[in-house]
Amino acid sequence: MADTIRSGFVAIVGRPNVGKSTFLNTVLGTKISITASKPQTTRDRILGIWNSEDAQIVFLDIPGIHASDKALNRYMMEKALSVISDADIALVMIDPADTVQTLSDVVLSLRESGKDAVLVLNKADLMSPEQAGEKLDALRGVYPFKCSAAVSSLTGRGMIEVLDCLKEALPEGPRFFPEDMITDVPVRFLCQELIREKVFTLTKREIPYATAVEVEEFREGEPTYIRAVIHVERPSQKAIVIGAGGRMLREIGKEARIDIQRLLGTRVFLELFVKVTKDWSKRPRSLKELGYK
Ligand SMILES: Nc1nc2c(ncn2[C@@H]2O[C@H](COP(=O)(O)OP(=O)(O)OP(=O)(O)O)[C@@H](O)[C@H]2O)c(=O)[nH]1
Ligand SMILES: [Mg+2]
Repeated sequence: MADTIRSGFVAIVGRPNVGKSTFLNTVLGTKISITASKPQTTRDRILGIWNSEDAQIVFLDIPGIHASDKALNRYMMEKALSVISDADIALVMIDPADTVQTLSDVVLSLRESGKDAVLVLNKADLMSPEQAGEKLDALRGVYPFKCSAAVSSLTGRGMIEVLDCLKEALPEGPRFFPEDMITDVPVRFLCQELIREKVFTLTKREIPYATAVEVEEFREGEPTYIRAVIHVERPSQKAIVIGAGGRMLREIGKEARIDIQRLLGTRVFLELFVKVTKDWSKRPRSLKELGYK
């Protein structure tokens, strides 16, 4: 065991959909943060702990940085900005579509405090190594980044460079969490998120953004019994989430159950209901009631 270790909190900052949550899951080797090909998947801060002999890095996955007036989106941005301001370092994540302009918008939130930051180009599997190098060369001048690296969160390529880069940028310090702890997120919340992920991947247009999931009952056992409500904003959305003959809801339930069983390591009996909670994403009070507080 090393005498002194490097440790600290690293906020993963970037536009929606650049792969922040996928990166966290790959680094940890466990799925703790849901992902989807649609933007604005992550709504809350998800903490993930990476340990080695000489370091403990506490990653904070947050919603992608974007502007919008809707109450839910305002909540997401406030959450993201407060996590960034509390972190030791920002891991600024870009993807091949980023430009000097989009990156400048993202680092605005770091400028005031002059926060230390590292630059990570994700989705490098979509480019040649030369193109990835050129992208980093073109963008690293946007902020005084401590270092930069290209990764693929899908293949795992480049992860070690990023971890080395972060270790060097972090101060010496204690472990903040026990070494066998991977997240501080309650299991119930993770179950809600896995159900929400299936709504995100299986439904289209505005439905994912009109959906919140609430686990109403969670009884451990063999099988574990879970009853959850999928909240939507309008009756027409309820009809879509249920689907013809209940087919969509059955598919959401089937896929979510597989993931929840993997998470819990028990068989799961999952009962899903759909409820209209009018305009919940636009009303601060409903947001609070659904856990966005
Ligand atoms: N080709 C490729 N796709 C990736 C990579 N990492 C993530 N993706 C895909 O990018 C999409 C978005 O991934 P997420 O991890 O949900 O992105 P995010 O930045 O957390 O998005 P928000 O939570 O919406 O801000 C998903 O379809 C991922 O499969 C990568 O390294 N290569
Ligand atoms: Mg995410």
